[in-house]
Amino acid sequence: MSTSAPTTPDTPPPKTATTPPPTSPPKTRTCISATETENFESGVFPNSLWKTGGDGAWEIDKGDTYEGRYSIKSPDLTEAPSFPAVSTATIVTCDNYLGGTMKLNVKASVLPPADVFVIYVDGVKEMQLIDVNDWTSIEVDVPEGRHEIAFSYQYNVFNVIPLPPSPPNREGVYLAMSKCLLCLHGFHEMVRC
Ligand SMILES: [Ca+2]
Repeated sequence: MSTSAPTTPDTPPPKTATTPPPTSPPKTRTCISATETENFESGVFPNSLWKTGGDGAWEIDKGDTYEGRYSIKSPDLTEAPSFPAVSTATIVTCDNYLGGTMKLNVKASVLPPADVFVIYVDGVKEMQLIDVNDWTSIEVDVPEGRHEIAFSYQYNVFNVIPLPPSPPNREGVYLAMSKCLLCLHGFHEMVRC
């Protein structure tokens, strides 16, 4: 007695090869995660990671760098059409950022009433620096998730006309990141700076 012909199993669909494209496009960073760094050594500013604007734009600078060849520098706002005049450079952390400390180096050669340098996190003032005429390391705590860190150069904040003469050595603000921009607090993902 013959049994019924065995049913042929469904043939699995042919595997479609998922070969990646030969060259992946360059990664455009629009936010920064904990393991990434920014030392401005591309010589291009702003890049995709940064925005700058207001009454003037921060620019790449190779005159006075904390390390390497480049830092960024606040603009000269003395000729701004109205005061106070503000120029801001901003960077955002990525959604999956776990929280940590932003480490950076600044030289805030500013002096009220002419100018001040203020750092905001999500619009809340975190730090104000004045009369810091040598490179100085600072740390800014950044909470978990997506946050905007704004570096704000503010000129004639009290709209004093005319402004008293500034000391001749006033240079504005230079900003340079450490090798490690954002260092996590967590044990497992600690990034060495
Ligand atoms: Ca640099």
